[in-house]
Amino acid sequence: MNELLRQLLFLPEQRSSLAREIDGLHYFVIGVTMGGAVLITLIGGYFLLRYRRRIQDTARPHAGTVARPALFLETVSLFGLGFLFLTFWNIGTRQFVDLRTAPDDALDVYVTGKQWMWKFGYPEGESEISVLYVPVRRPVRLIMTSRDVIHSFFVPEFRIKQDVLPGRYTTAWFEASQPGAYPILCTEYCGTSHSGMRGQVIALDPADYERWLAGGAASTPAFAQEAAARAEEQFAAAQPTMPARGEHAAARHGCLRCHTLDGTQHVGPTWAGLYRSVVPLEDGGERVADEVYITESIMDPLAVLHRGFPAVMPSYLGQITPPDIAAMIELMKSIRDVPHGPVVPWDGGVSGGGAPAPGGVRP
Ligand code: HEC
Ligand SMILES: [Cu+2]
Repeated sequence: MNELLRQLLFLPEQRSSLAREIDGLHYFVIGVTMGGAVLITLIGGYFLLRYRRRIQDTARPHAGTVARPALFLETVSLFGLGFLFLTFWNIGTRQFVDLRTAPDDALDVYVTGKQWMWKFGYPEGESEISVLYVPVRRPVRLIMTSRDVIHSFFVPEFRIKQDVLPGRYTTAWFEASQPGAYPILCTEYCGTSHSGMRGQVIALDPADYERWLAGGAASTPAFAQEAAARAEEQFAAAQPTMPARGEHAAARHGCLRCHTLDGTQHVGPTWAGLYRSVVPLEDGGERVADEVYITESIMDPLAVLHRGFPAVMPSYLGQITPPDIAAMIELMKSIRDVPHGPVVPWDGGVSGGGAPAPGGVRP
């Protein structure tokens, strides 16, 4: 019955612990309103036929005699409606409370909406863009905020939808019931690429989830890797500008663990104001940070050391595609004018009065 109604109403699969119950209320409301509409149509039709004015009736004086419907009918309708209202209200309130209150043992994930992407931060320190990895049969609480305008986080299969607001935190929770990849949509119009602001929730078996925690996306099952690749494509399509794609690439390759975009110093030199600046080198020389220098610094970091910085940056030779490098260079160009202090090595504390993690990505 549930399955039949679900398909009749073109609802997506029910893949969270609360989905079925929420659909139950949905079926009930639709059933009652359809039933009511049919009933009124039938009664109307009956009256139409029964009290149709015939030619011979015109002679009879009708006016002034209004038939009183039976008191019984009035009472039944009134109580019936009151009862229906209370039933809806009772089920609705219970479900609302269930949806609002996450279980105590929920796993917390921080969600940031931004034109036009979703970022997910895990308490363990991991962070992801577009893809939210969760274990199945374990409640997950989303603590959400926006960096720019109002967005709305919607996962149809889980039946959760929650507005995400700048300057404020909202929460939602779900418990995925089956492993799989479930699309995330933004359902609050947020600008030109609103329709492209998508992502995937990838629900994994607990064992697979542990493997992901330890080994990253490469150690997840095939379906998850496909979904992540799909999310990646959607992400690229939704980013109209190269700097935005560059920021994504930088986050994905872990560059932002050491470099910042906002001018604060961290393990490596900040990228703010880097492009076309004069970089003092460890060997005493100087270089202008143009495309060549930047590319060289990424492929062979030890060949050209920024003076005073430790030689800790790994080589990315063969690991980053040319489009990603181009996008990152465009990103650096876009933050040429971001104010920053002297480019000196980070002393390990929080100096310069800023959080070391830019873009919501944890170091
Ligand atoms: C483990 C920390 C670390 C990571 C991860 C890292 N870098 Fe670096 N990076 C550094 C340090 C330290 C320097 C300065 C020393 C040097 O020149 O190698 C540096 C220098 C650079 C420079 C030269 C900037 C200058 O002022 O001379 C560029 C460009 C750069 N990194 C890009 C990247 C990119 C792109 C990535 C990601 C693909 C990345 N880095 C990842 C630590 C890191
Ligand atoms: Cu949005």
